[in-house]
Amino acid sequence: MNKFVTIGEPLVVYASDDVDVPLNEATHFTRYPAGAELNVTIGLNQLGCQGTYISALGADSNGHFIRHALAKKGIETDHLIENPNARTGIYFKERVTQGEPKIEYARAHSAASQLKITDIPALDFTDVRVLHLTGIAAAISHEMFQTVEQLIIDAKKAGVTVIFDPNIRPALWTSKASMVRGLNHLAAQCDVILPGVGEGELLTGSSDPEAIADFYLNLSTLHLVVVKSGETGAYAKNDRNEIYQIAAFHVNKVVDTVGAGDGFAAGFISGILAELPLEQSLLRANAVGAFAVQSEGDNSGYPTEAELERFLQEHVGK
Ligand code: KDG
Repeated sequence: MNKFVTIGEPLVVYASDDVDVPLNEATHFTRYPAGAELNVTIGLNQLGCQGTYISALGADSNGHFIRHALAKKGIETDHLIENPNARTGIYFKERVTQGEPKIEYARAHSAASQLKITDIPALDFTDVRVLHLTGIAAAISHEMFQTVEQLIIDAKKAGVTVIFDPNIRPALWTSKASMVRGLNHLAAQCDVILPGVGEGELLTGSSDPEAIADFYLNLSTLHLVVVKSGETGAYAKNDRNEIYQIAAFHVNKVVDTVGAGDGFAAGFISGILAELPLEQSLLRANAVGAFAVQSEGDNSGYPTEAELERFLQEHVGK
């Protein structure tokens, strides 16, 4: 009873090697595996957690690149189907020394966006403790929105904890209103939500972590809201009105913030799978987020379990 399941779109990111050069002028790129839920899967795998990643790849070189990257890490690919009639999604990422990098997607009609619940090999929730979902998977197509919703229903029936990271990507929705409606509709069916403070503001209208938490705790089944505030850390409130405020770890040099939220989710879920107290799961989440921002690939900075233990020992003595 310690596995996780997730579903999403694997992407290949072409990260610019040219620092502070706009994408239309950049000429050198490094290729990495990416995609929010894939990042979480890789993060959890490095922390020794087993799970199932559900998705589809095209029968193209980018698809083979992703499959090979996962196989090299020993990640199970039984639920990663190949669609010979579609391509694997990709995106290009700027390299910046300040702020958020600009990104450009080429993912419309990708193999993952065409995935339907009936394409997915049978799932057994018996040993599963966590289903991790993000708003990106739900945004890429109507079929995927429905698949995400069906998985929530199946997981809840099996007593699995459902964690939802809204991972707002306005470019993938037809309008802001449909995005807010769709994400809050899904969030209301989950157990735990992990919004960033800016995402919380877009989804609830308030930038106050407690008001964001109260908005979601008043929506049907949610038990726990964790609001990520980047440099200031994480605020959590549960349905017993217990509040946790965990400061972020100091980072000397931020290289790239993309993938930090997924690192946070991986650290947090690893704590849930190990049945650690909430405070320790939040510390792990913040710590993996701190590792993540110090490297360029979306998931290449995530720590191993030994590195995470050493980091926590050095910084908090636990
Ligand atoms: O959360 C990090 C992701 O944004 C990145 O890996 C790419 O999945 C991605 C997306 O849809 O932007």
